[in-house]
Formats: sequence, C-alpha cells, structure tokens
Amino acid sequence: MALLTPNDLININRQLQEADSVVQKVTGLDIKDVCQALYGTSPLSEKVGIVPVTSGNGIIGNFSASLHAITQYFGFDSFVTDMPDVSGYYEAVQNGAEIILMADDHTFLAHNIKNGKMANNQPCTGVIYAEIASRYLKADSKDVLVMGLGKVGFPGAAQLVQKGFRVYGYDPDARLLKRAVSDLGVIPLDPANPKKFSTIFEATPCANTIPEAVLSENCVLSTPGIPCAISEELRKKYDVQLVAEPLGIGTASMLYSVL
Ligand code: NAD
Ligand code: 2YJ
Ligand code: MG
Repeated sequence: MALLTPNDLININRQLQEADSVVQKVTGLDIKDVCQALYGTSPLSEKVGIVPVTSGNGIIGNFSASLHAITQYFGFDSFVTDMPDVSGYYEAVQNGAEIILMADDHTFLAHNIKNGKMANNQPCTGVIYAEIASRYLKADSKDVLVMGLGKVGFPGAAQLVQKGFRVYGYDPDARLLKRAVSDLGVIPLDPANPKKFSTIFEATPCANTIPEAVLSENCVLSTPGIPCAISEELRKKYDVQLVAEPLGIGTASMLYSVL
C-alpha cells in the first residue's frame, strides 16, 4: 500500500482551498455541501481526537498536523494527542474526544465513540470523489469512466452505478475488472477501442493512467490517486477540471459518514 509522504501534505490548507474551489466550479457545491448531501449529516462542533500511530513505518511528518488543519477547516473542534498509540487513545477519550481519527500503514479510520459508527478512508474516499464527478453540472451524458477498481475505485464505481450512471471501467488486474463487471455491471473499457468521456473518476497509485483518447475538452477528472493521473501538458491541452487533493476530501467524507 502506498503511504503518504510529508511532501504530499505540504500546504494542506492551500491544497484544500484550491480543491474546494474546483469542486464548487464543477458541482455548484463546496466539499462540505457535497458531504452533507451524500450522508444527510452536518457537524455540531463535535470534538475530534487525532492520535499519532508509531507502528509499522511510523509517524508521517505532517500527517497529524494535516488532520488537525483539515478538521478545523470543516468546522470540527479537534486536537492532536501528545502521546501516540494506546496512550494517545486513552488521552483522546479522557479529553472528551467524540470522534477518534488514527491511521497505521493499512487502515485510516474514523470512529465515533458516542454513536458507534466507524469509517474507513478507502471506501469513503472512493465514494466522495465519485460523488463529486457525478455532480458535474456540464456533463454531456450519464457515461462515466472509472480507472482503477481497487479499494478506492470499486466503492466509487458502486456509488456511480447506484446513482444511475453508465459506468465504463478499466483495471489491468483482470480479477478486479471481472469483479466490477459481475458485481456492479461495469462495462469494460476496451483500451484498443477507447471513447471520449466528459466525466472521469480515477483511483490508481500510478501516473499517466488516463490515455489522451478518452479526454474531451473541459472534462472533469476527479482523482484521489497519488501521483496524479494526468500530465500537466494534457491537463492544459484539454482544459481538464482536476479535482485532486491528498487527504482532506477523503477525511471529510469519513467524518460526515460517522455523524
Ligand atoms: P489499490 O491498490 O487497492 O487499487 C489501485 C488499482 O489501480 C489496482 O487495482 C491496480 O491494478 C489499478 N491500476 C494500476 N495501474 C492502472 C492503470 N494504468 N489503469 C487502471 N488501473 C490501474 O489502491 P487504493 O487503495 O484503491 O488507492 C488508490 C490510490 O488512491 C493510491 O494512490 C492511494 O494512495 C490513493 N488514495 C488517496 C486518498 C486521498 O485522500 N487523496 C485516499 C485514499 C487513497
Ligand atoms: O500516525 C501517523 O503519522 C502514521 N501512522 C500515519 C499513517 C498513514 N497511513 C497511510 O498513509 C496508509 N496509506 C493508510 C491510509 C489509507 C489512505 N490513503
Ligand atoms: Mg482526499
């Protein structure tokens, strides 16, 4: 699993603000409005405890600080514990946290200890990036392309299917593509015979996954994937509206889902 790096998280506030303005331009809603529409919830200044975790590859510089900035941005009352791990969890609960945020190398979770709801970053990220794509006001049809059908892409594809989109998908892992076809009714994109899309959702850990042949002028590319799915050159050539941000949009989706 790809881990975030401190570099990905530099200037998280600015990255989030820039992503929010693209989301507004594309959907007419800001990120918190999309979360509210998706989950039917809104924060009442819930207290969020952010617990650094040292296991595996250990603390990622900027990770807890970025979660602090992100939770504040979305109107939560949050704090980072002084201690990590079990002692940090104890400290968070002792200090009144209602929602715990913490991540190891495999799982990034939000747990609302008042109502018992729990969220996992990967499906929550897939669902919100897909939801943003689905709300493109100038989409030319209900066709959407999903590139990458893994832990983030599959739940995003499911969200699009559930919203009545005709979902084309591709993953080089034949088992994952087959699962999306049989479980969701995804239409496999034939790389040898591509078509153009006005709406694309991408969730892979690879660069340059979007072939030029699928891009249309002013299309939306909603992608949590790191590194970015498209070169700056292609983005400019097709005036692509790029929704891409390393942590905040997915975290907002997790938090709203446990309210
Ligand atoms: P995953 O490994 O479960 O799935 C990725 C899938 O992409 C794999 O099935 C792989 O076969 C496929 N893939 C690889 N190359 C491809 C290509 N050229 N075309 C189409 N598909 C291709 O990973 P994941 O957990 O779903 O995460 C996907 C990406 O999203 C990672 O980069 C991860 O770091 C990132 N992520 C970002 C956020 C965020 O908030 N921005 C949150 C969670 C995950
Ligand atoms: O507390 C810390 O600083 C670290 N233990 C954070 C680890 C963050 N984990 C990841 O980046 C993994 N990829 C798991 C999260 C999945 C969402 N991308
Ligand atoms: Mg995100």
